[in-house]
Amino acid sequence: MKGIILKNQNGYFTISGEEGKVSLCRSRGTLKRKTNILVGDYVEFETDKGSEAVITHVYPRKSFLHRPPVANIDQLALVCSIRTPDLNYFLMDKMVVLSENAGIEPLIIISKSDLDADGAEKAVKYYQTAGYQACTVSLKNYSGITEMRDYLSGPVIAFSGPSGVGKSSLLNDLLGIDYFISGEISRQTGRGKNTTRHAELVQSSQGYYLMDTPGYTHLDIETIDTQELSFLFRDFRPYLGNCRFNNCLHDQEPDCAVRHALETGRIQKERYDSYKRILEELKTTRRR
Ligand SMILES: Nc1nc2c(ncn2[C@@H]2O[C@H](COP(=O)(O)OP(=O)(O)OP(=O)(O)O)[C@@H](O)[C@H]2O)c(=O)[nH]1
Ligand SMILES: [Mg+2]
Ligand SMILES: [Zn+2]
Repeated sequence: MKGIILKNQNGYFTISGEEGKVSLCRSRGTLKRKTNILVGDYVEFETDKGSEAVITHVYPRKSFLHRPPVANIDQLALVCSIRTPDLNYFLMDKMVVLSENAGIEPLIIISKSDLDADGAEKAVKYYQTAGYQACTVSLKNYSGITEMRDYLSGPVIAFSGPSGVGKSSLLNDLLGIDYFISGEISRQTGRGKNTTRHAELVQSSQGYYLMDTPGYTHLDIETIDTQELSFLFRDFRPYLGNCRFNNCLHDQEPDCAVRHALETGRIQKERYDSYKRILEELKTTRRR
């Protein structure tokens, strides 16, 4: 039977199989030694071999995310609140770059729109102009919820973003139960009971597999190649290949098609600034 790994507790895997039926499984000895089975892995398992179900095969991974380690995510819901904490465009641009680098489609969610509706709308325009799916949402006035649900495509969706932006609250709303700990308790203990110390997928009634991730303070961009960075900016892609130098980093080089697009207003200034800032960070890490 085919299934997807929801959870791994010390080598005991929770698998969602056909019709969403959940089984507890061990991995077969030889497989266990050869493969590091991850949450999100699609596997083949047998339930008729003795008392315990066993995993007999792991299917090739479509995608892989480092932190937390999870396979086959179809969509990354990147959540940032417009206020408390204030939206940091640079941080959001960086999260978008990381999802592009992982080959996972991002959905940008600007939360807490009740605190600044105009600011949230402006942020959504910024990302839509750059070619991304984006929406605003507020759990307080319960607005934008249907639109956000329409944007979810899954089946495997991870919610990611800084601490306190409302990820767990949004997930609980989708699940219809308070599964993940949100609010003050989450912040006091540093991590919610059901968040991320162990990566876990939770099945929703809409047929999604949802993952909560902890709010982070540091984003790992070290694996990105400086030459490839511009390709991770979707809005730059139409101009790549048109620069005078084919190893152009779109910085100070003459006859740069990206900078020309910036000067003629086809690339937004803030996006270009984020590009330059990430480029500088990459150069600094390389020098160390
Ligand atoms: N004003 C306002 N507050 C909200 C909204 N959604 C969530 N909050 C509040 O924001 C705080 C943080 O929510 P959480 O869901 O715990 O945030 P989180 O992103 O999971 O945070 P971490 O688990 O620390 O990463 C809580 O006090 C929520 O009540 C909203 O739409 N508007
Ligand atoms: Mg949380
Ligand atoms: Zn260039």
